[in-house]
Amino acid sequence: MISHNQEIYAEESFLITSTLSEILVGLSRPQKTLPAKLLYDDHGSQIFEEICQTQDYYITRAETEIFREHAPEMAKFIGQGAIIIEPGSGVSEKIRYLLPELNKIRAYVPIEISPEPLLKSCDVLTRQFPGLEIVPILGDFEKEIIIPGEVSRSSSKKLIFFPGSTIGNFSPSQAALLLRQWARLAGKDAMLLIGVDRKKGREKLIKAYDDQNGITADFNLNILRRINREANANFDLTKFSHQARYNDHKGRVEMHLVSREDQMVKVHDSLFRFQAGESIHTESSYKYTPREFKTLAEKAQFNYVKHWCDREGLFCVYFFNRAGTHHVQKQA
Ligand code: AVI
Repeated sequence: MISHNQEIYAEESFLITSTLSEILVGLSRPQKTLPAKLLYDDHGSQIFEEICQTQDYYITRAETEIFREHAPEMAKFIGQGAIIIEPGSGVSEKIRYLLPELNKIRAYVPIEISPEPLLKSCDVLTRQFPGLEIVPILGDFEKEIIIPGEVSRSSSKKLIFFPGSTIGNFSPSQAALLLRQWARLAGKDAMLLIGVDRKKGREKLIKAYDDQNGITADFNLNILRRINREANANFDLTKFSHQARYNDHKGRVEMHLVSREDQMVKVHDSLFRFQAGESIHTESSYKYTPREFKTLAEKAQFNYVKHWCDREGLFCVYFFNRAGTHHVQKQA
């Protein structure tokens, strides 16, 4: 059941014009950058789904294993009658492991910037879980999230569900800010169930972000395709190559697009010079040890309760709450 006569709450429009200045400023920096959110147009989101199926990108597999094995225990921590808010819900795949285990959910609130996956997920969930109240929000979860009145005023406990290691696409200080914002949104009984990729050897990380079938390369190059289309630019995609780098100092994998030759590129009404070998940094994926991530979440006033890892120890899902006292014993 979708609330409010199938209406989707639109927070704002998503014209590239709103980010044009971010593009121009980013390309003017000594280390050229592009906003990572531009990777996720409809085509980019489709390619990302393909990345998730690859052998090299272990993240989806490891996290799915964790949900398959531990969803019943997670559900016990969440309890009955909660409102589940999922920022950046995509096609709402991971929540489907949890929903059958949860008793009497008050509502599920997916927040997604692209209409297509949001509609698809509402459709699939309505069929799979008839009676589940779905309150879809079409919007950018990085901006302030506005939840419709009766859900936000509800006294039900609210769970922020943020799987997929998307938190890793924010710097640690941005991530802490985001979690603090969500802690406020979800109120005094806020709970957080979040998937976070672990620090590990460089080789495994680089392979995950530069898969052997070139799918991640296509995903990264698609940002230029999008900018050509939406910001009147003339990037020649054959003159850039994808590169994944591990920045040890910052604890993050970086995706870059490296210029294959000296060239000039027009974007909107500006010209940018690229030297051969010069790169555009398009996305960062921060990796955390459990200790580092607990410290980060605690900065946002979330109390650590428990975490679960896959059998290879590649990935973790953490449960935090804001209750003064934990009803479940803490894990060391
Ligand atoms: C969406 N996000 C968690 C992915 C990641 O692992 O940082 C995006 C991605 N970029 C390249 N591969 C996957």
